[in-house]
Amino acid sequence: MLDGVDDDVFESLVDTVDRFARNRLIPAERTVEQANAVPEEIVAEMRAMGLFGLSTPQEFGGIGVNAAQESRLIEALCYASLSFRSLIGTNVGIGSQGFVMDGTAKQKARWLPGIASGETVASFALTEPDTGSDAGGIRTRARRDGSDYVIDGTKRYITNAVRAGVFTVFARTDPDEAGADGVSAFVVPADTPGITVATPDRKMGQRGTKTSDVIFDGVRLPETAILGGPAMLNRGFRTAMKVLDRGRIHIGAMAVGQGQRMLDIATDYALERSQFGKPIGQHQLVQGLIADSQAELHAMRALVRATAAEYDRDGAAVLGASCTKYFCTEAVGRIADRALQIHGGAGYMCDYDIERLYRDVRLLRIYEGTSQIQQIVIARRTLAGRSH
Ligand code: COS
Repeated sequence: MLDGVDDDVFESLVDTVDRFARNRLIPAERTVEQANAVPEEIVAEMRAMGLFGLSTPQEFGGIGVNAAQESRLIEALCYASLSFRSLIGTNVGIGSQGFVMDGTAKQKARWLPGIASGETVASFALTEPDTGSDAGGIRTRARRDGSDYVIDGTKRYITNAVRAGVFTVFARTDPDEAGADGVSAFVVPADTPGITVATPDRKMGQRGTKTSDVIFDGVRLPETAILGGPAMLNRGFRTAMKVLDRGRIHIGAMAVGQGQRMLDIATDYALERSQFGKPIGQHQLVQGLIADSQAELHAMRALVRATAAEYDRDGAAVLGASCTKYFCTEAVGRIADRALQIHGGAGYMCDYDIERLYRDVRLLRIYEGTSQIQQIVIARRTLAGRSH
């Protein structure tokens, strides 16, 4: 059972994040889009609010929310552009949770305080040019050399690599094992010799977020750099899966925040815009678009809350996390499409926020496990008769 923070502290935090998203972040969205960067003063404000340390345990200086609380806070934050969330996303999720779940006491003490304060940005380096969905097939090698390991390989689309102070790098430590069982996770300080971070990728949406290739060329590390220590040799794939499970609930919450935003925008537009002598919101076909989005949003929110509660109760929710990511991210795609449709021709114009939000949410169906990967997890566990 993950306790999280006290109710009154938590409610005031939700209120603070909600106001920050509406009053500070939304007005900055167009600047971020144009500059393809989040202003440094906003990064500093997010640090000061403790957002980088939301999920870091309090003993390491974080706020220490549980999954249910994290999902409500992320929903509130993601009423604004997903680009802001991306800044804290790796520290709250995939970049930190490996340390929290499987790190040694030394690794936690060394890295978690900086991750919590935001001084250290943590990146998760799993994906490669030839390995995305087939995470067990990674080719980056960690070759044993005396008591050291030497990492060679290229990682792709690594979020926040340009800012990273530490990478969790997944590499093959058993060259004779082609699948998941030969993979270990390494804690790699970003200033280790042999690491090159490439120019950030140009993307369809979520401008202001930074993803890049990271090249590891003869990066030498002691065996104590294995996440969880040498006893975790060849156990890194499981760490990655556990981290991604929690991340999938978080992404469901992002979809809820964006879904609410787009429904609100579409509703406002339906009330303002008139055709055939009355506001378009009074036409039943437009009402159908609004009703379908509202119903799906209710289902998404309920699913995120139920799965997060299950996670906090049981310490895992593999089936629920995949159902949540799959349903919520597909549904938010439909909400985006309907919201744009309600705007008519205006929705296709860059002057309207919906055009940008429509592009931004497209990524949710892809990263941290595509919809098709979620279908595989859901079907496998269902066919195996598992309810978790
Ligand atoms: N939690 C803990 N352990 C898990 C797990 C989970 N959620 N999922 C799998 N494992 C364990 C399995 O139990 C198995 O161990 P045992 O052999 O001891 O039972 C091991 O990991 C291998 O699992 P499996 O055989 O299911 O691995 P596959 O290679 O078939 O891969 C999928 C499974 C496809 C689900 C996995 O590769 C995946 O999630 N891919 C998507 C990766 C992704 O999200 N990438 C996004 C980029 S990272 S931001």
